[in-house]
Amino acid sequence: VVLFDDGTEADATVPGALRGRTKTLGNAVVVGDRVALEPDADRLVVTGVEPRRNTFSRRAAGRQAREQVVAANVDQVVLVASLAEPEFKAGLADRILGQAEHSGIPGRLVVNKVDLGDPADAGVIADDYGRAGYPAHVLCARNGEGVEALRHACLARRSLFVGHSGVGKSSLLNALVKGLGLMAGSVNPKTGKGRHTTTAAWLVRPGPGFELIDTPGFRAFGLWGIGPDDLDQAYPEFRRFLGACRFGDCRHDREPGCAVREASEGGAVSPRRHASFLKLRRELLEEVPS
Ligand SMILES: Nc1nc2c(ncn2[C@@H]2O[C@H](COP(=O)(O)OP(=O)(O)O)[C@@H](O)[C@H]2O)c(=O)[nH]1
Ligand SMILES: [Mg+2]
Ligand SMILES: [Zn+2]
Repeated sequence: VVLFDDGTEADATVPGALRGRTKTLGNAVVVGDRVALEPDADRLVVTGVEPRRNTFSRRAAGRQAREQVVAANVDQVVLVASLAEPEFKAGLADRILGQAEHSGIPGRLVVNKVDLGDPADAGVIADDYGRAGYPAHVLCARNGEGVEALRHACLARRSLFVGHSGVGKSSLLNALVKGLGLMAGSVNPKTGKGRHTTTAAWLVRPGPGFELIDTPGFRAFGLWGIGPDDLDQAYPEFRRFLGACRFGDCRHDREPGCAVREASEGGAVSPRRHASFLKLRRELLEEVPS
């Protein structure tokens, strides 16, 4: 589906020539791309894709190292998590924000469903990420609390909303834009997992330059283009300490004179983020390199 500058939409097809060797749509055209079109008989055909100014990718599911481009040309990645149902998953949040960092795209954190938990717990999460330099929003898509501040942070730019299925991404977009009517599903009360009610990424433009992209939920998120030895670059709050470690190849674990670990002990870096870095690094060491 192509969205025109005047706000109208139309279906278009992507010819095999643009699809590369595998002939699947794959990464050839993704949400956020700007395309050239030509009419062909009674339909529109995509004849070209403009160069992308950035891409937000993940490692595709499966053992093979393959890139999946989630979206192109985005101004910020809004990581949506929930305080409960499903519970906050730091590992997924840190993977997604690290991937945004790697792609040079500003990240932002949303902790939704504050009505279902203790607001103090949400405050602790927001503080962890605040120390990392990420703006954080604690809100409730259901009753609208905190939504206005997020809307202000999304005006006049293109925001990509990502997060686990069921955290309330579609509900949040509906709260941000009156009358949008995106499909929001319910969480399975037994597993706490959301049903996949958003099956494709979808860009909406409620006002000039104000663009929001809803995506299907990620159950897992594999990093793309980040190896165990450059993972520290994906944690912005580590950066000012990296040159100060005693060893040039410091893993920021138990090495003597590690400035990152000392910053974590001293509170300048959140100990929770440091722990998640070490866990994520171990996971990357076990993966087939990309
Ligand atoms: N209690 C509560 N439920 C919410 C809130 N936001 C969304 N939900 C519910 O969470 C479920 C999943 O929402 P949905 O928007 O489909 O999540 P998505 O998979 O991330 O798009 C739905 O049943 C929503 O009604 C909230 O702030 N509070
Ligand atoms: Mg959804
Ligand atoms: Zn170190």
